[in-house]
Amino acid sequence: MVQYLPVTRLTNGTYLLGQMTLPSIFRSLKTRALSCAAVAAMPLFLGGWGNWNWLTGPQSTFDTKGPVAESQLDVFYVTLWVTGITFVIVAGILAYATFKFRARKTDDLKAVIPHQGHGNPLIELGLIGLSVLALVFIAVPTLRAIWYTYDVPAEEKASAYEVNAIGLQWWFKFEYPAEQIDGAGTLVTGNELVIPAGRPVRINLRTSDVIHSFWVPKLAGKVDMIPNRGNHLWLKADEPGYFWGQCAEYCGESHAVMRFRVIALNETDFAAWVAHQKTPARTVAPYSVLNGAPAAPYEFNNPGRNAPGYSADFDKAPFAAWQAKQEIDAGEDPALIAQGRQIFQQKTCTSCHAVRGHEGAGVTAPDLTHIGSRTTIAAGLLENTKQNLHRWIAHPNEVKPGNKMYVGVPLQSGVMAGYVKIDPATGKPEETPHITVSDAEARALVAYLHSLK
Ligand code: HEC
Ligand SMILES: [Cu+2]
Repeated sequence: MVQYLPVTRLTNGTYLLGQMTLPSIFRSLKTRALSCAAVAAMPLFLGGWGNWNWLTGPQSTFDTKGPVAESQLDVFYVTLWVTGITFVIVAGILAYATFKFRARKTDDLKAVIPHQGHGNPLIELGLIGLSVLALVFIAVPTLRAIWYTYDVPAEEKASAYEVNAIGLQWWFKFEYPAEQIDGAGTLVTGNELVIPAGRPVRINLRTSDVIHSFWVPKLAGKVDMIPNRGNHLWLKADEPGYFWGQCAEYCGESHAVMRFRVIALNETDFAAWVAHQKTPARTVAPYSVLNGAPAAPYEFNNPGRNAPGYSADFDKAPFAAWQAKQEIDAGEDPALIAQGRQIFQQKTCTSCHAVRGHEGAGVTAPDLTHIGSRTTIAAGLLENTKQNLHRWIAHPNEVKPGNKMYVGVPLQSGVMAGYVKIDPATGKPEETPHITVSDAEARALVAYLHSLK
């Protein structure tokens, strides 16, 4: 008696594929050589060439610069190997069976189904055992990494440095509890976190509104900042350097551009940085001549929404850029700076921003005491150049969707008016803006803010 294969039509299709397409591919020696070369080049592609941007780019988790990120990468590799090998074995057997037992002739379509075996305890138990083994192989290093990354190891606790990171829509506030300033409380910075290199840093994660997440891909991450819950993480930068950070939990309109920077300094530089940060804002007397003649006015054309915020070369040497930013700018215009300081007060910028030692006392927005020494503004969205600062101050609504400087900061008692006042009845901005900044005013404000080193 002849048994027919159940799905002749399908088999027919497979037959055609098997007969015409695949064998002709595999017969071609040239193609075979090419495939071999492609497979051989895989390791180069995946890791050998260090300058592949997607492996070493600013937010790459493959280019680790500290032990926490490294242990997380190790777990990734263990998992990748175990699942990769499993895939190759399973897919290999499948491919082998598919080719070996394919229908070759029309006669094969009428072939008798061979004896179908069911239940082979040896194979079944063997496969269960192998799967368990594979999972254990992944679980052991994973659990060790979870334990290790949870908190600073006991033997390093004594040398740990502690900071608080607070997420706000859409920027980061950093507090340094170890650095107390006479009469002004804890040292605070906005959007750039400076840490000592080579020392573990414990970061307490808080939020002042919705859930955010703290992530510095090359150093550690990610851990959520959750309302009413005290989370923490730790990280260590092996060497001094400049690292990109990013909010990694959707938190509203400008989540994608809620970024920050981590700058790791050696012990001496870090101590000098802290000492300088504790000093009040730099005051430039209106009639002093500092670094020669004032520079010529810069060109400004509003580049509009979605224009890039960084010069093409910035990513090549950001750490050097940061160091250069610590120096006083050449060609400062003391009269313009003094004018800018006045405008800063008149425009009520002071109600949201603090400039320690000057008029500003607000706490709902980034601290601007040393804003001139920062590489970025608007939570890492723009490079801190004159043009970009001008762009942000004059047209914040075109830079960052929904930003609270433009629409106002929500407070328990209402809203601190921003550039526009929101009518509580309609939720729409009132007709007359609350703050407008002309081109001339923006130039004075830029001169003032950039003098704050
Ligand atoms: C309603 C409160 C409010 C007012 C008023 C306000 N700002 Fe802001 N400002 C903010 C907030 C909030 C941010 C952070 C926005 C973001 O990145 O999402 C900010 C960001 C900034 C930044 C970038 C800071 C950083 O760390 O990246 C600068 C510079 C700045 N403001 C300058 C000004 C100037 C100049 C004025 C006055 C013309 C002003 N602000 C008025 C709330 C305010
Ligand atoms: Cu966020």
